[in-house]
Amino acid sequence: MRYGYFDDDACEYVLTRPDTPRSWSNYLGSRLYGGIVTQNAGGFSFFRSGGTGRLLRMRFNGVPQDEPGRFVYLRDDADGAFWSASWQPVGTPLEGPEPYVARVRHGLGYSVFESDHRDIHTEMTTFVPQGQAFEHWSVEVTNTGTTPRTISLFSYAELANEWSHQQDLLNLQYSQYVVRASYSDGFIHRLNSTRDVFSECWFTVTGADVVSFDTDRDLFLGPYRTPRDPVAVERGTCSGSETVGDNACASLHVRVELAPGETRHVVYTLGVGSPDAEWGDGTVTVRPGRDSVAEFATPERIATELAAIRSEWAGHLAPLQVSTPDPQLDSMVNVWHAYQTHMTFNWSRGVSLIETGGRDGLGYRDTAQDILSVVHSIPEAARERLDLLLTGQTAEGGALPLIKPLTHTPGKEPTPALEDYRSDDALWLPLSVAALVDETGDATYLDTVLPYADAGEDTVLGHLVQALRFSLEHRGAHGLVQGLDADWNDCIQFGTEGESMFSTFLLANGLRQVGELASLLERTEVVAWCAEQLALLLEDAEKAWDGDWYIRGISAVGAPLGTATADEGRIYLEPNVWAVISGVANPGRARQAMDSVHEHLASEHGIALCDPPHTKPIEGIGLSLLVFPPGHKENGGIFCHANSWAVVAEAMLGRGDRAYEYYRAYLPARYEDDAETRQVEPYVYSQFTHGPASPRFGQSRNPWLTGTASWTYVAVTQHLLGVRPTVAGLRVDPSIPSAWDGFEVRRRFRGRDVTVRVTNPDHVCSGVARLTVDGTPVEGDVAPECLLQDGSVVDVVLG
Ligand code: IFM
Repeated sequence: MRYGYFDDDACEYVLTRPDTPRSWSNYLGSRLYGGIVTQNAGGFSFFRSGGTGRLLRMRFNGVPQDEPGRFVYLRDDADGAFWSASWQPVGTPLEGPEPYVARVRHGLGYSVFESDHRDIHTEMTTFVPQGQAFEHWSVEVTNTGTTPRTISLFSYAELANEWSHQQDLLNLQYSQYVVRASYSDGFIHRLNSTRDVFSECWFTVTGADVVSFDTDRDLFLGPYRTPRDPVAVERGTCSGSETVGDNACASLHVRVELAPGETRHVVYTLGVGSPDAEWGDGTVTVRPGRDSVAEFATPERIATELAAIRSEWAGHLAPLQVSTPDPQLDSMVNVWHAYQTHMTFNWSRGVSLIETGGRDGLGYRDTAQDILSVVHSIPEAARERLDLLLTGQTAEGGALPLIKPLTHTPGKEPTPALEDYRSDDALWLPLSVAALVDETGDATYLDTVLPYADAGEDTVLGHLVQALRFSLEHRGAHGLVQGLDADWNDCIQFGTEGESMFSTFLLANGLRQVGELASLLERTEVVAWCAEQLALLLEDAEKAWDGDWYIRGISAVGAPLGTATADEGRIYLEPNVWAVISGVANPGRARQAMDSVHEHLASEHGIALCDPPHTKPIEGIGLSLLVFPPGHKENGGIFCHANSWAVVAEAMLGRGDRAYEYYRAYLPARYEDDAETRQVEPYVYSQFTHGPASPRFGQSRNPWLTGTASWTYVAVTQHLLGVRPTVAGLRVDPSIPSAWDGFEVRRRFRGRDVTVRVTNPDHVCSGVARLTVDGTPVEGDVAPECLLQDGSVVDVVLG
């Protein structure tokens, strides 16, 4: 079943049916004021933080789904019939004598809800103007019939009682009694008496006069009713309630008279602060709502602001555009996949329909990986975030598992106990720093001095060396890196006695990368130290070869995890892909390890993280993945984030057919015609797909905020298509399906727009036979920076 299509020219995903298997959502706004909106206008808003800046309430995982949200009801005042501008919450039948016809256009930074019912066409556009702390729901209502009509519009949003989503939803003995909401001169003003800064917001409408209002949720809805059938809408007027305590809502009722063919434009606006006074929380100040509305809530300004959002996104996407024989790959990479990488960069794992706000802040490893995919698009923001991350590293070299940007204080953060560190966190730093240096070509970044989280400071290169030292100093009895509280896999605890192959390979990768970075500064002592440590580590790492693949690690009692003789968790994906990516595995072992992955873990929907999944504890290893049934999440689920590494590893081996097969297996767009299988948005990567051992095999879960976005972007653009920045220039080293005749990539590189044209006359998977820059032949596979001009064309022939 298909529910929509990609409109790449408009950069939109267009839903032609709103009754998708699960909520298909979109993001609005910026890190100042953001929002989430589903295809049914469900969703919520937040100021600076999903966890501690909640403005619109959401009852997650609720029944019915997608509620509350940004709802606008339309009521035909001639007979009292009503429906909503989005299909839900009223849920008017999509078929029958008077069908409700819905079209939803999720765009970059906005969503548009179009409906046709009873000869009334509506178009509601939800968005946050650039840099503002308020959002518009701009509603155009058109009479498409032949007789004059009188239509009432009622807005409905549940305003959170508290900034903190937990206080709002859970601490009811307190939060139910702090809220107040009043109405005056066209504006609803809600405030509450939080212990910190008052959470204030306003709501208003322009384009028609307010006929009635409600600010008390329960009086708007009526007893034993839901947003499907509010008593106020049914009655045709709100009750004029001004709430003190319980639950606030924002309902403003306006009435429009429409001649045949006439359109009226009504704009609802919700913002942080007060209607009539400037408001601030100590770091951010916002104008009085009335001033903002006077300036922004006109049809002309709305059109200008929407155009500005489109142009901002066009600017973010332009630095990397591809044209390949696979239109689904193109739609994803050129628009939605790139957009998702920005959302994960912006919100880490802090706010989505699944990440309800509990994980507020920047997960250390998550953020380090999120940087990899946006550095070409927003290098300054990436560098700023990387700086922040480096200040979350402790002087002994480990890293804080979570950085809270709003309160982070370098030099004053507590030093974690050894067992509370994750063994991989700081080991992602070499990858992020190398990504920035390779993109910009500016090695002086390595000399930047930044503080540690707890005490002291060092250059960026010094920070990286400390990260390596930390892992080298915390190795176990077999010379491998201690797993500590977790490695990348949150659900395996090797502790301070057990050892992790994941972190061991990541350390090897770091030693190689830091050595390369140090050589840019001619820091020969660091280069030599990295090489020496790497050689020693490799000797130990090679002992982890099990015969056909690498083991996952060694328990605190010295037993290997992930061996051929085990009855559960016999083979794991992560160590095998990282043995290849880190360069530890020799070519024979690399191929064998990846063949074993193919044989034991690959399926039509992607590669399982381990097999067989676990059902029993193992002495000496914390297997918190046992909470998951076999095939779910880290317990043998198809963890898409780790699938991206398999694409990278196969591409590094030059096996483009298999790299592409793996890429397609979890490519969201591939499931557009089969949406009932994958269920989540076909334009968004998800954290995982239920694995073969699950009765839900093939269903994907946890869309949007996942490392899958960043790493798959790296995998497809830098390894499959093979266009990779290096300090020397732009490397072009594709690993593509042999059936392809070629492809094209347009890449902004150090301020120059470069076109890379790859042809594949012999239908090979990899191997650069010829490379020219503007017709000048170049040895090897790197187009040197000195030859690249704005408008240059790099021609590459495979063979
Ligand atoms: O690596 C983690 C990530 O930090 C959070 N989500 C799950 C991943 C794998 O456990």
